[in-house]
Amino acid sequence: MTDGSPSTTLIMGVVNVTPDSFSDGGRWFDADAAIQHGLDLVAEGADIVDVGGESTRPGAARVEPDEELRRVVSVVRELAARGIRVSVDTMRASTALAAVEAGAEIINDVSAGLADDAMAPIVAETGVHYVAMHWRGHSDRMDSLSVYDDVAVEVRDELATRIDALADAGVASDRLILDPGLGFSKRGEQNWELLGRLDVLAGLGLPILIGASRKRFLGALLPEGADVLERDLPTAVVSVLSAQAGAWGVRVHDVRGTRRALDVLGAWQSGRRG
Ligand code: PMM
Repeated sequence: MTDGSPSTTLIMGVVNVTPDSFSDGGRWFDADAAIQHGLDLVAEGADIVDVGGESTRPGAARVEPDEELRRVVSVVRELAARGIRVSVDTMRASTALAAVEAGAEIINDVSAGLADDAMAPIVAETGVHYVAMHWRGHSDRMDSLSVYDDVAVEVRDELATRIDALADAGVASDRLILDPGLGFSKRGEQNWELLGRLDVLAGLGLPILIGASRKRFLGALLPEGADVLERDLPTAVVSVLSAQAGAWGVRVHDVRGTRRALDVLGAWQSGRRG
């Protein structure tokens, strides 16, 4: 972790090709709308576009494999064909493989391989980058799994176990990016503790991705009944603070605001050096 040079933190813009995501449910469900949204995010400053076909909002039911595939592959193919760096947000090895074959360069797996035993071999075989997020269980029960003595240490240790399992399957450590999994089996204050103690996770020596965008723990800071879009400003602040703490990337819906916020940090940091 460093705060000594201008921000180089990458922006991963979210394209949820789902009817039911909590943050942008249904808006980009149609493939053409999703592709256009991905292009717009790049124009606004996204470095990576993250395409997902399964909602992970608390309580969500799983989507069938064929349906997930149908939702993501054409969007990935079209964006990758235009030279865009695409990640696929999936817990399924079959979807991940099809997306990589369609041009995805990163597999973003919110379960770090726990949801599908076939994932680690696919990551090893394809050699793409892999986001391993901290996860304890599927959306229908994840809220009941938010029990920790020391959340920062336990998230680090559970991710370290996943890194070992991935290494056993042949995944090179220079392919890995870690994510503390904000909101996934984490209660409000546990998310803040993870953010405030990012150095604990950074101790594993791998790049870190932060996905705070529009999540409930940010909504809790706003007046009751505030629209979900009002979470974009707190999200941008978290992105700046994460970048300052050395995050490799931030996964956000509001790319435009995030880009501007990170530009301020970059200017601030370059001013300090000069
Ligand atoms: N959060 C969501 C989905 N995918 N991937 C990573 N790596 N990290 C996250 O925090 C994360 C994720 C849930 O948010 P969404 O439904 O708004 O996409």
